[in-house]
Amino acid sequence: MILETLSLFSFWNAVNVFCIISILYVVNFYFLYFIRQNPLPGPFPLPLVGNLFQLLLFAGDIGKWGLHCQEKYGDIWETYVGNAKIIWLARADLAEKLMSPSRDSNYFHRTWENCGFNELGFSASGIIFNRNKTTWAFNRKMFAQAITSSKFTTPAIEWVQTMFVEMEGYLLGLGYDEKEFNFADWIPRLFTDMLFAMTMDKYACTLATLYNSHNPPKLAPYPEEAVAESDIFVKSMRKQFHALKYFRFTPEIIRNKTPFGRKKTKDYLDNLVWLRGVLINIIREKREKIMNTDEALRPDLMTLLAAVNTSKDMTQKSESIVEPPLTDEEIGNCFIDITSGGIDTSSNLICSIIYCIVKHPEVKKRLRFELDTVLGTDPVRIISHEDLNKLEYTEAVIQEVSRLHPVTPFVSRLPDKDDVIGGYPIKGGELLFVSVSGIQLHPKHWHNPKEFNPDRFLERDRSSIKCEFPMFGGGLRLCPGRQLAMTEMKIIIAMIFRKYDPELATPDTTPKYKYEGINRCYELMLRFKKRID
Ligand code: HEM
Ligand SMILES: *[C@@H]1O[C@H](CO)[C@@H](O)[C@H](O)[C@H]1NC(C)=O
Ligand SMILES: CC(=O)N[C@H]1CO[C@H](CO)[C@@H](O)[C@@H]1O
Repeated sequence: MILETLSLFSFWNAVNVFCIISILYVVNFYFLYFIRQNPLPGPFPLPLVGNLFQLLLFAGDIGKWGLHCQEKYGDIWETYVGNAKIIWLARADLAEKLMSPSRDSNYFHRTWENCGFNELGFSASGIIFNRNKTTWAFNRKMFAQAITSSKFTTPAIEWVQTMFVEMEGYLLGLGYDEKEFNFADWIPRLFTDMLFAMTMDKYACTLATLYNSHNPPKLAPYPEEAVAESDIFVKSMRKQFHALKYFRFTPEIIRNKTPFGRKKTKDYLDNLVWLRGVLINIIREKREKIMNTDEALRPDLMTLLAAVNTSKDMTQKSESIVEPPLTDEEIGNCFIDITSGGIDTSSNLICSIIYCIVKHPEVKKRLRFELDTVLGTDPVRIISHEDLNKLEYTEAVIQEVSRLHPVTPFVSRLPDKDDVIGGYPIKGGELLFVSVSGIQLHPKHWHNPKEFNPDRFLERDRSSIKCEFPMFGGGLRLCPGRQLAMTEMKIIIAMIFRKYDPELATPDTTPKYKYEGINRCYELMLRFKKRID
């Protein structure tokens, strides 16, 4: 009896103490909120979660939420994740300092240090998540040098066409010129197969795997073991994409202290060790080949990277480099970066582009006119580098779609030191979000911003639209894959529309998107009708 009373008493005591601490916490939270320095307008935060609940009202679609806030609070506002402030910038002049490419820019870091990424070994290696300016600058320079060299771009242009023709064969083989199908299932696989071929001279077989899974009358013409083997590799790569999300957003205590978390953490780390091991073996093979052959090498990206600043350097630009060659580990991590940055971005945009073209017959007509003029009327003529430079309207269409439906609705920066932006003092270590959607739809920068009008990109002086069109980010961290992305997208759009006339499954079919760090298109139902006009 006494014991029971005691335990009841201590239970209620604990509840009391908990309530008092909570109240104190909330009072302290709002006290600090109301006396904060340099307050900006913004949605009202809750203790612990900040503004996450408002984001949830937008189903996690951070781009849409940003546009909503901009309408309510203007072009600069603040939001909270827990106690941490994030300042949003939604006008080109406000983002200008962040977009400066100067080597000693205050805006090198993209976000806070993350112990999950430290654990994965990405914080001082590779490019995207690298926080060590020395190794980042070197890797990025080597990567940019290799990817823009004609040794890389010439075969890359051929690979895009080879892989597209393969996909085309499968789609026709499954009768998708008459039957509706989900194009969003196919296009990331096309990009995966292209990227594996260009970077490693390896065939990822993801198109063939999907085709075979539909039980076609005749299987894809690849040895079964090769398909199975590369399936394991690609799955491991995809798992690594999930690992990045898991390590970034799961608190360390859950990752390493709960049984479920531990199991998952171990699974992801084991996968990464396996993936890095496979990559390093591939890179070693390439190095051996480079050193032991005098004949012209097949210059995939890994071979180029492995050869940079060795006696077999093929990029011919490295006289001024004083560093040693890239290590195997760094090349492996760069490959992981390329696949994380270069597959889902471009393939999602292709879905939006096709949809917009189909919805705007006058644009389709002009696009076709350009394709027929530049490429001729032979629908299987090989497309060359020179042709691509002439496809100006095609490029304008791609840009206009990306302006209205950006894949990356914001980019972030973490200033090292205090600064002033648009008259507002900013503290070092305070996270900044550049609202890509907000800038690309800003009526100060764009006439009739909501209207789909590719001509606006042909009419304007290109140098004047840099900060007003941050499709690829900007400044030190500007996307280094942008030329390759444009090349790939131009070729694919040209190959589709010169020969086919994609038709939506029903007149009111729309692409379905989900925000997953980027706007991912998971469904676009269409028929790949042959072009008749
Ligand atoms: C339509 C296609 C693409 C879009 C919209 C896109 C967009 C972006 C954006 C917005 C950023 C961040 C820039 C910033 O923070 O300022 C970025 C970074 C990056 N992208 Fe892309 N990208 C695309 C294609 C590619 C491709 C094809 C590759 C590689 C082959 C690639 C590799 C990278 C890498 C490595 C970074 C990190 C750069 C760094 O941290 O220094 N991207 N991209
Ligand atoms: C960055 O990496 C280099 C080379 O590995 C190392 O010497 C340097 O100390 C690192 N810098 C920082 C700030 O960690
Ligand atoms: C192996 C090799 O060629 N290393 C070179 C890297 O670049 C520096 C600077 O140009 C050269 O001095 C090295 O010989």
